[in-house]
Amino acid sequence: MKLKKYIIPVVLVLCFIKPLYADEANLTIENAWISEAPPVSKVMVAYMTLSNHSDKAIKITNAESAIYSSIEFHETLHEDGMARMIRYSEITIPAHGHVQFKRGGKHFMLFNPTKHLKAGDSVSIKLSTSDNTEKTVIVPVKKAQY
Ligand SMILES: [Cu+2]
Repeated sequence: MKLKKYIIPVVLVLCFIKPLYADEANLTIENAWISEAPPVSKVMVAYMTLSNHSDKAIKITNAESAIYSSIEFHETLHEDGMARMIRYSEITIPAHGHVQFKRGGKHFMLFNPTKHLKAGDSVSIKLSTSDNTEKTVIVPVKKAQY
């Protein structure tokens, strides 16, 4: 049975290609925060910087949290003195690059908070990537900055 000696090398190679917890290091998140909103507000906004330390682009395909009914990826665009928001179905972080979510630009739009969140609270947000890995970030709520 000659086939057998090929199977073991293939399994070993696969282990190296996709090591456990690879994305823990490949994708890092810094400066994450949620802007405090008035109690009546049905939407909130989160900012953070996502960095990709790998040789391949990473796509963020989904964001969710138990606190919000849904989370969307938005960008505020300014045209002719008017601001409008566009929605992305996914966010691509280039190889060895980063994407900054910040005021007046890209942001996470957080819909229908289940409770009033105040500065000092924190929210767990789970991000999913196109290669089916997940990363959970604990995001502090801070006073709005204008
Ligand atoms: Cu938005």
